[in-house]
Amino acid sequence: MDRAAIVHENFLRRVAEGDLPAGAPPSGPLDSAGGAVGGLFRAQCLSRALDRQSRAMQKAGGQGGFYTIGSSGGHEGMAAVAAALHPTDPAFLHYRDAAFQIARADQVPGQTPPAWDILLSFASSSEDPISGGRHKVLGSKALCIPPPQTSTIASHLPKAVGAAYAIGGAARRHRPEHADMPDDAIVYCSFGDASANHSTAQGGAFNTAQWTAYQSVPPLPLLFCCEDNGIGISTKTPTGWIAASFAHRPGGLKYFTCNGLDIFDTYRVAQQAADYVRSRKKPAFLHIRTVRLYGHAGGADMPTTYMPKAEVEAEEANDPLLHSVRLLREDGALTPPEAALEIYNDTNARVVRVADQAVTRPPRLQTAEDVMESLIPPRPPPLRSLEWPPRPGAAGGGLRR
Ligand SMILES: Cc1ncc(C[n+]2csc(CCOP(=O)(O)OP(=O)(O)O)c2C)c(N)n1
Ligand SMILES: [Mg+2]
Repeated sequence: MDRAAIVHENFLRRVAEGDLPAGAPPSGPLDSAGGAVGGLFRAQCLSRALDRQSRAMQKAGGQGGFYTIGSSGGHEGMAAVAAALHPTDPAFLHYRDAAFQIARADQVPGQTPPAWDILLSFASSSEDPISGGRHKVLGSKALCIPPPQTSTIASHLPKAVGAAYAIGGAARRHRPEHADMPDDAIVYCSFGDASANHSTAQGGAFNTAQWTAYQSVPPLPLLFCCEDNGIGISTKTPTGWIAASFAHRPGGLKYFTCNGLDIFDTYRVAQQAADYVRSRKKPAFLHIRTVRLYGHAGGADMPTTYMPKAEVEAEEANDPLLHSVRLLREDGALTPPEAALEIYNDTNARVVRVADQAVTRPPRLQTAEDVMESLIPPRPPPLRSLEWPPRPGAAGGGLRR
């Protein structure tokens, strides 16, 4: 059995038996009466179901899907970070943040959970609205999530710094650059623990942010978020490295930390961090401890080839979905006890049904031209003449096609 199937079976069995992992009781201001907690659990289940489906589609071969890097695989708690932010805060996301995007869709009237779009990208359909079927990436204009242009790790961090700089000052001087962005918007940027070491992150993002915060000019409303699962592909991050490296940085990069397996703790601390950035217009660093399930990606990557099996199993025993079921039960937000299993199973069944449709969507990318089509803009018609001086109000400054 592959690790995804093991995690699935564990979930079904342990929830049915009430054998849930221990942890702190629910803490903080998540609103159970208003359904916020239940909504986060649904987002976590959908993210998990999409992960499982991507693997099933890859196994199906040519008529299935290709891309299986876990959108979540232990990072489902990021749904609680989305809930702690405003949906108008631009979010430059780590590739494991499907749960964030799903939870954010819940906050925006008229938006539906992005399952269809994500499944189209698994199927490499040119109808995938984010990458035209080239890659599984997260993104949505309506949800203020700029898609990445490359899968080079940490390459989105300097862009986030630039966006925060623009919101903090430059765009305000050049209206209407950010006309539809609230003045108190903050920029959010998430990444993995291994990515944090990349020179692009260290120089192009953290040092720049600290340098800016140190002199307080210009304002830099930027929240970094490191999703620390302790590993990058097969290379372990030294224990405690992220805290040792970021908790006491000089120059004003305020550090927050929380347990990413606990949606209450994550929501509470993410809210504190976001409030800090929003009110002071200074950068902060949110360190979220999490686990990685299923290894780095599907197919060839077997975590048991580079990690002791006992360690892999210990991670799996800390499945964030199991932690959520415990917290929801203790909070009284999920009754009767079967409710969690029902949500989980219904979500899986729905994703399978939607995927059956997504794989039939023509056309699938076949040729290099297909791949390039949504990237290369159509060739403009040749210029015929130049009218000079331009007539007042003439489009294109007098250039006529
Ligand atoms: C510049 C660059 N180097 C290497 C890679 C290959 N690569 C993809 S993901 C990854 C590990 C990232 O680990 P981490 O940041 O901890 O994120 P995680 O997958 O654990 O969530 C690497 C090395 C890449 N995409 N870009
Ligand atoms: Mg990692």
